[in-house]
Amino acid sequence: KMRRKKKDFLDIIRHKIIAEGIAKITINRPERRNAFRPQTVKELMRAFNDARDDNSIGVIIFTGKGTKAFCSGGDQSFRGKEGYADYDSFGRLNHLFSMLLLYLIFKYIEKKVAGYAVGGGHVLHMVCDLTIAADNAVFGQTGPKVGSVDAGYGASVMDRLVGPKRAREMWFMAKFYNAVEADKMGLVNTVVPLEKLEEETVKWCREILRNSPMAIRVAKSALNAVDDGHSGLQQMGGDATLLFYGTEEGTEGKNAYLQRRKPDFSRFPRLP
Ligand code: 2NE
Repeated sequence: KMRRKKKDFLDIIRHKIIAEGIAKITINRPERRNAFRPQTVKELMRAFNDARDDNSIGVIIFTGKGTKAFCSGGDQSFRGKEGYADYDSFGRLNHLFSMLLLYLIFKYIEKKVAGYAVGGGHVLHMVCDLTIAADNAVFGQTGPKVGSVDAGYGASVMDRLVGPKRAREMWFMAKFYNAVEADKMGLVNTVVPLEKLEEETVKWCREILRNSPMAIRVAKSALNAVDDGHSGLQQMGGDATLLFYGTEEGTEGKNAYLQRRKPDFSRFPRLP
């Protein structure tokens, strides 16, 4: 076992502010085509949580080191019978939680893909809000070739993105698709020349940052909620409470309690 300081990041480059309001998180295992092992996933979750708690950040760009791959999915050399295992003695599929985090985090997450986004790396791109693809990007699910499958978001989010026929094609045949094909299928938002990838991505981020943060937050909640049942309602409901706390009516209730008096809600309208 390797000894590590808790704060060190071995497998990723933690979030870096690259322009006002924009942070970048990078998977840093280019020699493995940025495949993730449990350590990578743990670090990603920490970095995304840190970025989420930083009020100066509105958009997170998620990318991979180098131009050959964004991410080639789970590192097969760490795969065992219980999932993927490295420093812990037990295996796990903790990348599933990291996907949940990306899906739920209320910063706008853009994916910047150069090279391969395949296997679990393809699912990571699908759960981000937007994908900006370089013209050398390649997309696809490889699991069925190596005896694996992501039957969670890997299936359901894909079905939403490309439709049931294409989703079956992607999973059953495990084919690769180039950036133009991926664009036609609705898998990505735009395709740009590789040398312009960073510049174009920052341009998209800046356009988002010009708009109302609360409007974007509620839009993301709403777009997720339609599929998410209780957890979707939890998020939408949380946003409603958040907005309500900012009103005089909400504040009157809190103040009355703290001042040990009866609340006076009479001045607030009962809207139709
Ligand atoms: C990504 C791809 C197509 C790239 O091909 P190429 O030719 O550009 O590179 P190469 O030579 O294959 O890869 C370079 C080095 O990276 C390692 C390779 O073994 C090679 O190592 P060396 O020979 O230099 O020592 N490497 C690449 N991807 C790796 C991986 N995922 N695990 C371990 N080592 C990897 C090509 O490399 C490729 O097809 N990679 C495998 C893609 C794959 O099958 N991923 C796993 C899918 S399953 C999954 O992600 C998953 C899931 O389905 C459910 C739950 C959790 C995870």
